[in-house]
Amino acid sequence: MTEKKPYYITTPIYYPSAKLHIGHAYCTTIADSIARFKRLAGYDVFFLTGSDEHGLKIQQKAEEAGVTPIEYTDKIVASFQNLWKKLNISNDDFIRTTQERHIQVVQEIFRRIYAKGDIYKGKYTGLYCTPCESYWTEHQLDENGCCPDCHRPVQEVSEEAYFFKMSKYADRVLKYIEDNPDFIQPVSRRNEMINFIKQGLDDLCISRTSFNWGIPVPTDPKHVIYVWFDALTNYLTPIGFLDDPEKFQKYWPADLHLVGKEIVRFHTIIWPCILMALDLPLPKKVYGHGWLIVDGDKMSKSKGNVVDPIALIDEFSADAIRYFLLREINLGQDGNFSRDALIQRINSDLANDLGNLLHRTLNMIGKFQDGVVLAPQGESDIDLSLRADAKETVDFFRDNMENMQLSLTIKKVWAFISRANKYIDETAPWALAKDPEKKQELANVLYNLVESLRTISVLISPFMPQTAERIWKQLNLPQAFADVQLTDIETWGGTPAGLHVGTPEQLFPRIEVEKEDKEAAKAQAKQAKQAKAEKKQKQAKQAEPGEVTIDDFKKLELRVAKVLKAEKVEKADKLLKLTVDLGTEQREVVSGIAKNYTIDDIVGKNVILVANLKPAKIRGVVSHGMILAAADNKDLKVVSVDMPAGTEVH
Ligand code: ME8
Repeated sequence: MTEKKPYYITTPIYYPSAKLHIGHAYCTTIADSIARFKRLAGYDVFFLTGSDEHGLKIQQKAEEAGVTPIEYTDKIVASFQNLWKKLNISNDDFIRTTQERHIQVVQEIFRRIYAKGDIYKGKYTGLYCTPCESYWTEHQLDENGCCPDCHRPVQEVSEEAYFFKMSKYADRVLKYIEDNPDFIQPVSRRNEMINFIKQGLDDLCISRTSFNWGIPVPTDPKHVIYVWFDALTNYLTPIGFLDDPEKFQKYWPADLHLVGKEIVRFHTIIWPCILMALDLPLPKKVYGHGWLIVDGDKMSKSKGNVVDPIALIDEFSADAIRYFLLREINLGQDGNFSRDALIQRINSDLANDLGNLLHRTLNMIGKFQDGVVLAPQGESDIDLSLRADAKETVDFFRDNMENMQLSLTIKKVWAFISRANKYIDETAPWALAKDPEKKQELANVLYNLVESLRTISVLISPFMPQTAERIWKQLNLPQAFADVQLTDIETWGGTPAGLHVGTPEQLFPRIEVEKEDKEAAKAQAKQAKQAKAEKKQKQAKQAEPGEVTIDDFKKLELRVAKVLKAEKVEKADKLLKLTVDLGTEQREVVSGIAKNYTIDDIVGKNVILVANLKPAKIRGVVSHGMILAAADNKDLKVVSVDMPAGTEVH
């Protein structure tokens, strides 16, 4: 037997600073479905998730709760593990950064990089955001001088600290990203990262002395190691970095780090620098998924719209939640969670389409053939077309799951479920059953339906593992479900003739919308009240006539653009057509500066572009944006700045 190909997939390790919400469940469900698909496709999968337990934020939370940090994290981490169990997450290990095995890895990594000369002691003065555990420079802060990620105040800190020489690796990381187009996905995140590195990387402060909840620097224990340096290395611990070279050799580099979009930067810049300093290969792919928002709004405690996944699983089942999350949201984009949409999907796709197909099929076999699947003989055109559709669906599944197209794949599988339901209507087995001449035709139809359901059971198993197994068991197939591989459905006809199917059991009860409506009305009234209060608040912030609010101003995307090329526009003596570089892309812009600038004057200047202006056609040329200029009746000068192309202006 040939050895299975290894596949190493990770989720982020979550902060135990609060209970996990449906957004965290989204990330872990995606990773789980990919891991399950890979196992089905014959890979030797190692799937890792865990908890990121150090840092000032956790220390402060524990203090507020009047317990030690480890008592605090023990309790919350237990709730994570309970959630993953309820959601049927099939992780192979759960790493806690407070575990001894991990502490040893972090200290060893620190030692090795220090010995190499890439960690040095210096003095850190800077701005720190505790909730995000991130350091910022002044020019990175938002317009209110707060953290650009969470917009909360930052603290100025000044202390002796160890630094990691990230600057040394900036060019190599940039080259790696540019040479490996698959490394960062989706491509929009890749462009953001290229832009970020091009602005230069500072050395990273990787130790703190102002609190002690962290892993001590091995040779200088009054310092604790920066939580992101500690957290990122979690990916090395469980695959034997220190204690099992064979295992490590097998699984490293990771095939996929699946992370939320806001932490792509840590995974594609800091993490590669650490790995390069360790002379280790970089992960093959980092995928930044979008965020789950709730009824169109970002989840937050203060808005009271945080959705608890446990309550949802208890109410609707893990598989219904998994199905909804994976089907409704396109992986790289933000997606909306709404209870109404969830109920609609359960009723139409799960109870109706899938539930009915199973129920009708098993019922008919019970009624017309005493529960026995008979051997098929001969095929009609309709049979052949069903079989061709099944094959196409299996091929689509294999190819698209390889490319992480989860939502598209689910839609395709459901199209096949509808196809199979239509096959029942087209072949009308109840009519065939009345005609003794049509016994074989009936046997063929019922065989094809069981075979379709066998195929469907496997195809839905990465997304809805429990439902897949329930279908398998109701069909009473002899093969152990846990052993099923994708190859088992690549050839039609795996259902053995003579199989005794089970009695149908309901997969998903329909949700009564009337009862739901009352609940929803209550929730809506609460939301309306909240919205009213918010509107009032907003009105208080609204501008006087002639003024714009800061929110209005923020709608403008102003960026530094380098003029690469300029040409005259035909029959327009005031206009120049400029090709500008925005760091991540080039654009054409038409500008009324021809009377004040020659081509040589303007080329090479770094000007300011209104980058999100609706494109407009000017004298037959489409202009993608507008260059800012100061002008009066006599003179005109473009606004130019000495900053790299792509830099945001605010
Ligand atoms: O960032 N929708 O931990 P974390 C989708 N400890 N994903 C969401 C989300 C939402 N509404 N809210 C959060 C950390 N997430 C670090 C990671 S890895 C070495 C260290 C995702 O608990 C978020 O995008 O704050 C991130 O990927 C993950 O949850 C963990 O967030």
